[in-house]
Amino acid sequence: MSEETNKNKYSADSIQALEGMEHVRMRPSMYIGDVGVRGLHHLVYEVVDNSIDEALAGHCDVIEVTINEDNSITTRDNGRGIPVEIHKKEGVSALEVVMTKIGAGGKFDKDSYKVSGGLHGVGVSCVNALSDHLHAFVHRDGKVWEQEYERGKPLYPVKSTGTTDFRGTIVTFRPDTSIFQQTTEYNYDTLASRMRELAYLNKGIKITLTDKRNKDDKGEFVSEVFHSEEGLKEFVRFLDASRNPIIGHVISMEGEKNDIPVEVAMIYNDSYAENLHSYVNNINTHEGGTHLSGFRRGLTSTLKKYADASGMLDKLKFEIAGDDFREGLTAIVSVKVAEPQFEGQTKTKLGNREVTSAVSQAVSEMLENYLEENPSDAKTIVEKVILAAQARHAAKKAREMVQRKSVMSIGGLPGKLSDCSEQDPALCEVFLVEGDSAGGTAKQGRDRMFQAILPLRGKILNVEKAMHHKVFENEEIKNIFTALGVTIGTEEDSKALNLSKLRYHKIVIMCDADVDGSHISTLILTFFFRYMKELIEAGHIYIAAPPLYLVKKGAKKQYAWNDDQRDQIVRDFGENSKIQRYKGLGEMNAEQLWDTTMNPEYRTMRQVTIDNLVEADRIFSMLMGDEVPPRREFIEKNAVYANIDA
Ligand code: 0RA
Repeated sequence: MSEETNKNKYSADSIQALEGMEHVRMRPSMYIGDVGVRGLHHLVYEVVDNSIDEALAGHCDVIEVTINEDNSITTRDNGRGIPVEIHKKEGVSALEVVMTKIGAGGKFDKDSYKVSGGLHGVGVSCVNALSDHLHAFVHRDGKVWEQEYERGKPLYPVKSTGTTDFRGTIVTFRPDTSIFQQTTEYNYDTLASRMRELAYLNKGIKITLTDKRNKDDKGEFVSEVFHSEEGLKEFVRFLDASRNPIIGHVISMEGEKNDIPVEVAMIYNDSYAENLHSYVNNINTHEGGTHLSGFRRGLTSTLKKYADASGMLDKLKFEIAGDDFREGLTAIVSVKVAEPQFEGQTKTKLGNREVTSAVSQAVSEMLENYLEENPSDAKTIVEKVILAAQARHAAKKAREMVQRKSVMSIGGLPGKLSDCSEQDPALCEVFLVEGDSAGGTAKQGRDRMFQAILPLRGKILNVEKAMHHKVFENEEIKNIFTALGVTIGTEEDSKALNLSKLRYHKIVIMCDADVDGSHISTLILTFFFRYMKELIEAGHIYIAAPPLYLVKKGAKKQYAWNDDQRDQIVRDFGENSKIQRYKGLGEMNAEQLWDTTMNPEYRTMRQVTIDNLVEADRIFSMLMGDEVPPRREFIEKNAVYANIDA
């Protein structure tokens, strides 16, 4: 081929490739879910997933992720390096194909199927398309190769720029601000919890995260190394660090069933919460699916068989249910599936039928062995199951009382609820307000057309430490259930929520802006997280943000929500401005509360979302459980957020 035709070929291919890339830029959400905070972080996961694939194929064991000062990201791995030779079909370097062809990433070698892969598994080319600049370096066969791109367009053909002893891929990308309009600022903790998770899910790999925007006390960049030799076993211990184990070991297994790699780790603790987490190809499957059904089936049948044979159930007057085997259980199930079918609302529910029996068999074998080798642990587990069954029985009765109340229409609503007149739940809001006095102010200040007020008395029950029937007997919690119109429990699943009669689509937690207030918010959130997670997931839960200060000078007055705002207002107003610090909602009159916190036109509310279910679970157990040291550590680490009252 002459140089001229070669050039033409090069540009023709580039144009074709760019069509796909253009589409990614036009419809980014189709590829990465959204263009908010989540999508922004997804870019990192996408590149790291490729490195993890190299590791799973046995070619890589070190991955470094760096947040650079300008919020660009550099990832570096010691894998084989993206191939650089001319791709036969495309006529350009394979590196360019990987970087500019949508969906090219995995199609290279059919032998090694791509097991990891972000939520959408779209490949590095998407990251390239959504970056205003990307620089790729490949160290391969003693040479360094590189190429740069702007918004996915190559700036020059792949070139060799030196020699090297290193082998691997280095990618630096800077997310395009015209795509990520909300923010391009990376959150260290979000990336850290994903890297930690990946390290646990793929044992042996060393993942380093470094933040060049921040230095620690020693003047070094903030950095953590995530590395686990024991994998899921260690993950379970990490998740349960704030709980008290009731058996001697983490029960675990790792193996292959019907060609499906299955890994399971589980432990029982003295809490009443069930914490099951599942993964498919390193993706957290929030909605569960066939692998989780397999886990439940294996667990229930094996424990039931053991309990029956032990004679411990003889005196029990009612049947043990599936739920009873999972109280105080923390478990992780991780499978690798070649062609996963994801279903469900958020496409995080595994549909592949064949996985159920693979996991069920694996769990049965693992548990049978453990129970046989640890008879005293086995007894402890069965006793716990019996206690759970008895408590469930009691809870059922308590719940039926709540239910009976909520079916009656108006008469069934809690006396303390000041309802709104609008009938369409989509337009209705309810404020859960700390204390009767603030409740009174809110009642005066609200727009009674669409805003309802439910005052809550003092500190609500800490559900993290309470048995289920205690939760359903609690007056404040009963009021929340009946006011919201939510019912709970079916024959098969005692924790299933029925949201079809939800009476308000916005549920707003409104507490004082001090330490007590945030403690109460956390208690209420813990309740929602453990008993009505679906409400959080559907985006119904909000936290009101009352102002912290009122700055006045003469006739001028302005509210401030933080110290910076306060200082700015004081500067604007000039000398002799008066600052009033709001210690609680009670210090505001009805008009002020409406103006600042309740009026949809001016208020700012934080919608509660769950970024990472596994991490949320760990944090709630830590904040609300009985172990003090981990809580102290968390609070110290997050002191910037906690010092509102300092
Ligand atoms: C295509 C084919 C091969 C590896 C990769 C891509 C690859 C991509 C990335 C992205 C970040 N790090 C990466 N490492 C590898 C297979 C390589 C071969 O067969 O030699």
